[in-house]
Order: sequence, then structure tokens, then C-alpha cells
Amino acid sequence: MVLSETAARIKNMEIRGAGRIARAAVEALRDHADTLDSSSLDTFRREMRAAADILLSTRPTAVSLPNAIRYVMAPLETASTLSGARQAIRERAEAFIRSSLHAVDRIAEIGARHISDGDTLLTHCNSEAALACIVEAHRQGKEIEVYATEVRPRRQGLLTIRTLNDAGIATNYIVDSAVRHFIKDIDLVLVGADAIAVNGAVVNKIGTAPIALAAHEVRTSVIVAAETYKFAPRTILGERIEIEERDASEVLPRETAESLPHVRVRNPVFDVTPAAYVDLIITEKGAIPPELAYTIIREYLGWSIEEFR
Ligand code: RI2
Repeated sequence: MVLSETAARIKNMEIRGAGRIARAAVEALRDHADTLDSSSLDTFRREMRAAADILLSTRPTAVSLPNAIRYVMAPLETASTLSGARQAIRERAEAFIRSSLHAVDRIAEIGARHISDGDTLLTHCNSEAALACIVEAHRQGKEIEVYATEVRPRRQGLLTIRTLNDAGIATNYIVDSAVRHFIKDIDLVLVGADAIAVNGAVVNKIGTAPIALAAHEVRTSVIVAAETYKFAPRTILGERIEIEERDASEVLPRETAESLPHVRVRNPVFDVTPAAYVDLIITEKGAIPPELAYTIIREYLGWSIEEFR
């Protein structure tokens, strides 16, 4: 698949989920580097940067995308030959994909420890990392039941219930607005993340923040499953994570919207859950309270405050 095709599929959400987006983007960069017929290292650098920009512009919120691209593109700065640059990009892309998949497995192992026999869980949207924890707990023989939300407007909940059903996990499918009604029956909320700020705030699918608020009210724990590359280094500088707002037609058919000239349909697809409503973040390096987000950025992503000076 050519790079522009991957970019289009990420943009229209045929490829979605923060981890999958990152892996698809680095795969596209690797293949692009392999096929470019650049006349010099400088041209190669320019063409690769342009390709990275196309991928970066697809979805603004999932920080896994710029983090993965930064990692794969780093050798461009130091390589002294074109073939060396190409080779280094290929190696980094493959290393990223391998470690990303391994991270999900590790998160599953660590996350499953926080799920007890007899627990009723609630999950929102379709997170590979969060679902891996649930499926692993079930695989270990823990008797669990899950509430999965519909996730308007794109209904990613349908993907979630398919996975849970196929794993043989007792699942309840509910509309998003039913969360507060059921929250008293829930022992643990387990969700994924598209980005995590240095202050431990979690950016995830729209509707996550009210779920966390409802959980907080009844003292139900909220756990976030997220690979270290979902932490957003630039938030160290106070940079805000952009919340993607998608087309109104995802919410209302265009003709209906056009018949209502005084109505503006809003479609933000993520919200921000403050650290105070998050009990634990499970990463592949271990479980941390949200307040320790900075250590992940510094130690595992290799970004330090000095880099911004
Ligand atoms: P994994 C998804 O975003 C959801 O918000 C999900 O919680 C998050 O990415 C993380 O997913 P979207 O692409 O990386 O559906 O854990 O907008 O799969």
C-alpha cells in the first residue's frame, strides 16, 4: 500500500485505535523509504520529511502517531549515506512494530493482575490495550462480566463486543448515556488512551471523562491501559493536546443537518479526564499513578525538559 493510501485510511478511520495508527504509519514510512528513488541523501531526507508530514496531518490527537514517527525518523539526522538512512529507518520501523505488539502483551499481563475474580468491568470505545487486559484475566480463569458502551457516533463498541463475545466473556452492551445508571454495579472501569499529558490527564474517546466522574462519585476505580508511546512529551512545555473534531455527518445525516439551518452539529471525538479521576495507568513498564507521567516521558521516551530549551 502506498503511503498516501495509508494516510487516507487513518484519516477516514478504516485504520483506527492509537496503537494501530502508530504501527500503520511506521509501516508506511518503512515501505516509502524502501521505494523512494532519491538522487541524494538530502533529497531523501526532504522526501521522507514530506511523507511524515502527510501521516502526521491525518489525526491530531493520538500522540502515538508523532511519537512513533519521531522514533523512526531519528536516524535521518545522523545517517551519512542514503543506503544507511534507508536501512536505519527500516530497522527502527520494525523494532517499533515489534515492541508495540510486545507492549500490549505486557500490559495484558500487568493489567490482568488488577482484575479480580468476580469483577464486573466497564469499558468504553475499542482499546486494544484495555481489551487485552480483560481477555487475559478471563484466560486466567477469572470469572468476569463486562459492560461495553455503544460509543456514539462511530459505534466502536460493536468491535468491542465482538472481541468480548469471541473470547466467551459475559458482556452487556449499553448506550453511552446508560453508564450512570449501571455504575453502581461496576467494580472497575478499564479504558485505553489516545494521549496522556505530563500532569496525568488522560485523553480518550469522547465520553470517557463523564464515565470517570460517575466512577469517582461511587468510588469505583478507573484504570487506563496505555503503552508508553501514548504519553505526550510536548505537554511538558504546557502545550495542549489538540482535541480532534470530526465531520458533522458522523452524527447526523447531511440532509437532516441541512434542513436545520439554526443547528450546528458538534463532533469532538475525545475528551480529557483529569488525573484526579484516574487511579492507575498500566504501561508495559509497569503500573503507575497518573502523577508519575513525567517519569515515563523522561525515562522511556527519552524526552527531557532540556530538549525544549
Ligand atoms: P488502543 C481509540 O481512538 C479509542 O479512543 C481508544 O480508547 C484509543 O484509541 C486507544 O486504543 P479512535 O482511533 O491503542 O477510535 O488501545 O478514535 O487500541
